Amino acid sequence: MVQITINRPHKRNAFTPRTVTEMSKCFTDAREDPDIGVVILTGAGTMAFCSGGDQSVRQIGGYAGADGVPRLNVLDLQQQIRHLPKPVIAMVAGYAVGGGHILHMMCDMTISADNGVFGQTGPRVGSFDAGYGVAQMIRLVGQKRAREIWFMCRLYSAEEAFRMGLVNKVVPLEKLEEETLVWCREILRNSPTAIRVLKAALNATEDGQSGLWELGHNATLLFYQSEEGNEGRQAFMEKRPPNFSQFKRWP
Ligand code: S0N
Repeated sequence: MVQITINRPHKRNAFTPRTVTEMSKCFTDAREDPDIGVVILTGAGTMAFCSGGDQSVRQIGGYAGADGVPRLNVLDLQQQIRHLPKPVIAMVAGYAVGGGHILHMMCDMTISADNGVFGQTGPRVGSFDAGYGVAQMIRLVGQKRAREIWFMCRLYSAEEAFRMGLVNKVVPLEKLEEETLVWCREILRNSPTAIRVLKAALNATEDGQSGLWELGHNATLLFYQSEEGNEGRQAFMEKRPPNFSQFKRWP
């Protein structure tokens, strides 16, 4: 397993375009490394998981980094987490608000410390996420609650978030890391391929064509591991007709 930590505690781990780019690189590394089976996403310190986009670098058109170009690259990061073929667990201490709340919702599971605080602040600071920020929330908490969370910008305790289905487990702050590692190890004991295909299938029920794309990717990956799949390639390389008659047509 690997842990990715948003390290801007002085800003309650608000993200800039650079933070997001760095996080994206970390997720790519985690995907590419065959020894990594689970990713933990967290924030530095105990005050915040993430407080969303850094409002001090927000400009017309998005958040600007050193190059001055406004971006909303956190939206790409959300997709990256959703389609990462390995479980991502949000380990939340303190605030998970605004775009930070959406990041935890994008994770496959969330373990929260008892000091966790959850909610959306967008309409209060003149922003909103009408993509996954709405779609994912509706799936987790239902229409009425999602409207309450977005329209009122209230903040909710970890226990309230647990009761709403936003959080899988709440533990005392001092037990947060220990409990998260227990969850990771339990997942890691299980079949990596089964976990991978299940994540794709759980996504696919809601993702339309991109859900099919993800399931299709897994089907190809599995087929390439089969003798039948290999026969076609082998025959081409040996300049002979493929012999697919040796393979059964299972019911
Ligand atoms: C997190 C809160 C509730 C914590 O309150 P607390 O503990 O009282 O601490 P503060 O004194 O308020 O904060 C400590 C220092 O940290 C700075 N800070 C905190 N959050 C941010 C932030 N998001 N941006 C910049 N700075 C932040 C404080 O300013 C303070 O610094 P100093 O000590 O120098 O004064 C509280 O801090 C709070 O409410 N924070 C703001 C939360 C917020 O509104 N976040 C942004 C919400 N919007 C998004 O995240 C949208 C982003 C997004 O994902 C998106 C997606 C799709 C389409 C569009 C967008 C989009 O960006 O618009």
